[in-house]
Amino acid sequence: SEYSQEPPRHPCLRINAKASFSLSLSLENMGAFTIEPFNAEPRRSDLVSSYVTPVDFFYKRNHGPIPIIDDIERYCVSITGLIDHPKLLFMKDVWNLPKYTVTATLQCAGNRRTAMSKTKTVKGVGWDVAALGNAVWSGAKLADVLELVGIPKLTSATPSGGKHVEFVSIDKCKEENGGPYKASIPLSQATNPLADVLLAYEMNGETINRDHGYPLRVVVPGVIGARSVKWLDSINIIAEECQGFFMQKDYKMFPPSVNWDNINWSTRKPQMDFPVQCAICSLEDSNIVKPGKITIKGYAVSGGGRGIERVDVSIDGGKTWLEASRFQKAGMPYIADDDSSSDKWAWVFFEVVTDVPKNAEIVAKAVDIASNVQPENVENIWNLRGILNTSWHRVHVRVGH
Ligand code: MTE
Ligand code: MO
Repeated sequence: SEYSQEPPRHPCLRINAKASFSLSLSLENMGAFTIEPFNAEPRRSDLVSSYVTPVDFFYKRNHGPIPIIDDIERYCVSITGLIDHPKLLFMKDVWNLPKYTVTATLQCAGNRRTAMSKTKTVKGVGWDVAALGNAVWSGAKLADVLELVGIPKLTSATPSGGKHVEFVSIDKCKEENGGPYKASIPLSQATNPLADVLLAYEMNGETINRDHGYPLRVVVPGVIGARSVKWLDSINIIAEECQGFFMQKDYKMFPPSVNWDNINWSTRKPQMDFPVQCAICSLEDSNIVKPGKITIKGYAVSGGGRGIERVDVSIDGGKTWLEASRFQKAGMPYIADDDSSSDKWAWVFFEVVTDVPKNAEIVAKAVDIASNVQPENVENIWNLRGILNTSWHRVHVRVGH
């Protein structure tokens, strides 16, 4: 099948397959019999065991088979569109540009979708709370690459009217009728060196692997994962935002009143920045904990480079709150607005160690530096595609022996 040459994957990943297709999980995990795009996330507890997510444990979100690029000398990205001097960008051209390293959290817009679908059915792959990961990405800045085709830094429009930068992949997906995955970002963001948009060839200090976009992927920090196109094939400078499926017919946030009968996709903008989010990862709903103090630990992250101002934790369903400690580097308290000591595009871990009542509803909610807060209830943010579930994260645990 077209999925017969998938890379090997770690057996601890949990596969989020559509029920009708799921085969024996262990067999599927070996990559041998997969018959649909590979979508998987680590266990909650694995996710918070390290600030930089190991590649094997980084969630994988695909819309088609993983492409095979074996001739790295011939591999190139064509840069075309509303520019005077189109160019073929080879890997050696990318390697010749200054190398930047950015620690950034990538989060799927569908993270926590399963919990949203409990309110009312939604369309999309189900995810628990681990459809995100934090990696150290290295590569060339897109702003430097665009200079090679004559677009200066901090440009919002080219003389011929280019205002968006479209990324087109090599993979093939059903949603594009067998065409490639694609997305775009505004030219002003692409040419702003401070936005840290990368064409990355390394992940956590190693050559990026096939699952995550070998040999070259886009990383758009602070924005939903869907815009960080893997297996880059071309970059097009275009006048309007990309008209592809994933920009126009997916990854848009609709109000709860919109259903599949009255939806009008053109009324909404493609989702870009991620809203403030957090989740408890040291506990599962089924946990029975020993009497005594327990550790409530998880991640908090916001979009647009907004740091985390605060994380509140409750052990009584939200009646009373404790402020959690926050850190990125172990043992170092995290301060959101101190650029020198914090990774602005990266998640923050939070932790509270406390006694809990016999039947505890543990809740966490984060506040970002723009004072954005998470919504209390998922019902009020329900949307038919099941994206951006950023409601207060709740875990029920019982104290027992
Ligand atoms: N790029 C391509 N070419 N094909 C894809 O299916 N999925 C997108 C994005 N880039 C996708 C893609 C989505 S929805 C997400 S959330 C991230 O990649 C997932 O990146 P990861 O698999 O490296 O975690
Ligand atoms: Mo995604």
